[in-house]
Amino acid sequence: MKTEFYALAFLLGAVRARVEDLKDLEKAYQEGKTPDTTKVHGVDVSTLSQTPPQGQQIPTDGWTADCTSTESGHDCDLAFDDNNGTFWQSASGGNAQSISIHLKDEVAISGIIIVPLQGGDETHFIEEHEVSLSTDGENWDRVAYGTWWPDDSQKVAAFQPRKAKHVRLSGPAPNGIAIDDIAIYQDKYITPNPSKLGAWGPTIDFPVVPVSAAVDAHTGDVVAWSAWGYDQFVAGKGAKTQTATWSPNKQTVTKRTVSDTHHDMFCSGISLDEDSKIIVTGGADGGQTSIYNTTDDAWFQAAGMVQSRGYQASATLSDGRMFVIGGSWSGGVGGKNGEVYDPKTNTWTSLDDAKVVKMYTKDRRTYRRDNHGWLFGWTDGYTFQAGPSQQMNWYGSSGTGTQQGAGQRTGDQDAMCGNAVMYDNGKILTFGGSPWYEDKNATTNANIISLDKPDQDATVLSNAGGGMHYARTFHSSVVLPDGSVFVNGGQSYGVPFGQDDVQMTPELFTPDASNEQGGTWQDLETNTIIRVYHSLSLLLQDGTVFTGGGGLCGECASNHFDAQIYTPAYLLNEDGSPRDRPEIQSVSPSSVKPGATVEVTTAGPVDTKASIVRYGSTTHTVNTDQRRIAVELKSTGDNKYTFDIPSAPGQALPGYYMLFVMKDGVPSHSVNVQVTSD
Ligand SMILES: *[C@@H]1O[C@H](CO)[C@@H](O)[C@H](O)[C@H]1NC(C)=O
Ligand SMILES: *[C@@H]1O[C@H](CO)[C@@H](O)[C@H](O)[C@H]1NC(C)=O
Ligand SMILES: *[C@@H]1O[C@H](CO)[C@@H](O)[C@H](O)[C@H]1NC(C)=O
Ligand SMILES: [Cu+2]
Repeated sequence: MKTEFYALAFLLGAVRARVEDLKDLEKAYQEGKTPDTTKVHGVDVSTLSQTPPQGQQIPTDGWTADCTSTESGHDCDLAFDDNNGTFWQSASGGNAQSISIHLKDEVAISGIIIVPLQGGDETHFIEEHEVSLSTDGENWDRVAYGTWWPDDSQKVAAFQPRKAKHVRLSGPAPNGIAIDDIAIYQDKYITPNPSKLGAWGPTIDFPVVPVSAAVDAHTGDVVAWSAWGYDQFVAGKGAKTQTATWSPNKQTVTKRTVSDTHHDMFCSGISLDEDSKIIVTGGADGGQTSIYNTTDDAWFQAAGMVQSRGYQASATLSDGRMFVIGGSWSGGVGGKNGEVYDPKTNTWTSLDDAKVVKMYTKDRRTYRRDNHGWLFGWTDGYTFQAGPSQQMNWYGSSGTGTQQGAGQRTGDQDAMCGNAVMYDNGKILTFGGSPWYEDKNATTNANIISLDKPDQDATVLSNAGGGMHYARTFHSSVVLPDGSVFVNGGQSYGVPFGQDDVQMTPELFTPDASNEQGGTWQDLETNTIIRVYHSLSLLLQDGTVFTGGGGLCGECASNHFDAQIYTPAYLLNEDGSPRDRPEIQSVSPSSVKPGATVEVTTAGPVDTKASIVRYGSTTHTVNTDQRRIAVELKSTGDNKYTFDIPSAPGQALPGYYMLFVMKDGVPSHSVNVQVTSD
């Protein structure tokens, strides 16, 4: 933690110095630099404890406003009079109140900042909210929504720049909303190319920095959390966690403080078990285990680990147990050999011969050497450790555990905070990372690792697709239903809580076995929200991607209390409208063992290529839960098809999967298939 504090202090200095040198916004854009966001017209963001929207505040000259209601003496235009102390206040009661601001000109709007009434009554804070834009003042498009933490700190809604002249903020107001000031930001317009590059938006605002998250297989909700604090982990009280859940169906973000498990779940390991429960181990309270039961929407305390750990990785095993290893960030440095959890008996067993020292990187700091393992449960209770150490290993879970070298990622290096994704059965793509946790250049290196049997060397194809176009560490990624891998964010030089050297252009790896380099990398639509340390990505049930987070550093400018939806190109027409999707009508049986045959009924003919994608959980660049397995559909007539689950237990690991069928490259909305352990 101490190191992270120093890094933070250093970083803040660096960011300030740089932006003050930039005088001219247009010039800054041309030079590809971060524009000066501290020189403000209205709202003073010099103490903002999060990142402001990209671009520059728009001068308030010529603005007009209307609002649904005002309390006497608190007219709507007092929300942008640059005067601290005068404010707009809406009437109380009613479902929602809103303020619409009309700008002088149409510009590309990138976000807003709200200054709530300072020192005001908390019942007047705006929590639930929506931000919408309009070019004509009549037709509105929602660009951000969610829930802000209820206090008087400035609130940000940042989004992909959209051309508009009218901005509307609305939200429920049982006691009336009081807003001291609103700033609106403009940025460079990014010409969309949705059918080739995909599209960003909307933004979902969270009351916490979403540093860790998992998808609830039953509802499709994203369950996210920060630490004991909604904006920080330091100066920790521990023993509790601030969580927030986004429901894509209800389009709401709700918050919950989890204290019953006496567990600060910051820096934890996460695994989804075969019932889709979210098992969270260690972290800031290094010995604890908390489990979120997705079936009854409740957290409960489970048995603590044998060793206290933080930044360990965990992986579900072929038999439904869960393996953990490493984690010297918390509870003492070194000797963090394996242990295994059995959810059926709620017991932990040490695996002292699953030797962690074999997966150490050569980081200058010993407590960083065993962090964030790239673990993949495989057959016979084994776990394949693909990195971040250049050395790869097999860990067995029987008896007191085993360890066997699995070869090296030749042509790579230690790649801490890189990513590893199983994009097809036994095929792992690894990319990025850096030799040390921080203060080192990141790499563009990409590898394809092919697994065969446990305890045998894996096959490595170096320089996969020629490597990423951009060097990245602290990036995040998901495998998509078509087997391509989406990558976003990261820094080319890793500094926790730093926001320099950021990568804003996501990339897509498309595997191609006939290509000598195993596939190709392609740039996607540039993102405008920085996603670096503590950011994450998850695949959603509808085939879109949830990308959010970053920061969690208290009163520092690198906090990001939001996530965005990225819609891949496969779902979009040239004009941005949604493409027609194939549809799954039923799946039977929906709970199966390895080797089983599943019948699918669709609404019309579909491609023979389909896939099952295991639900994901993630924090700190690690997602050991997601994996995609391509399946071949056999037509049995009348829009009915069958496919087989791989027969070797551990290939389709126990757990919940999203079944996607495809039609001309367009995936369906998914339907769940559960694979159970034998
Ligand atoms: C508002 O003004 C008061 C009094 O001048 C000052 O103490 C306070 O810091 C100001 N708040 C903001 C957010 O500028
Ligand atoms: C999870 O919730 C379901 C539904 O209430 C319940 O049947 C089950 O026992 C719970 N599991 C655990 C481990 O508490
Ligand atoms: C790190 O990258 C920068 C920018 O590309 C380069 O100038 C520098 O030499 C690199 N440092 C090392 C040690 O490779
Ligand atoms: Cu961290």
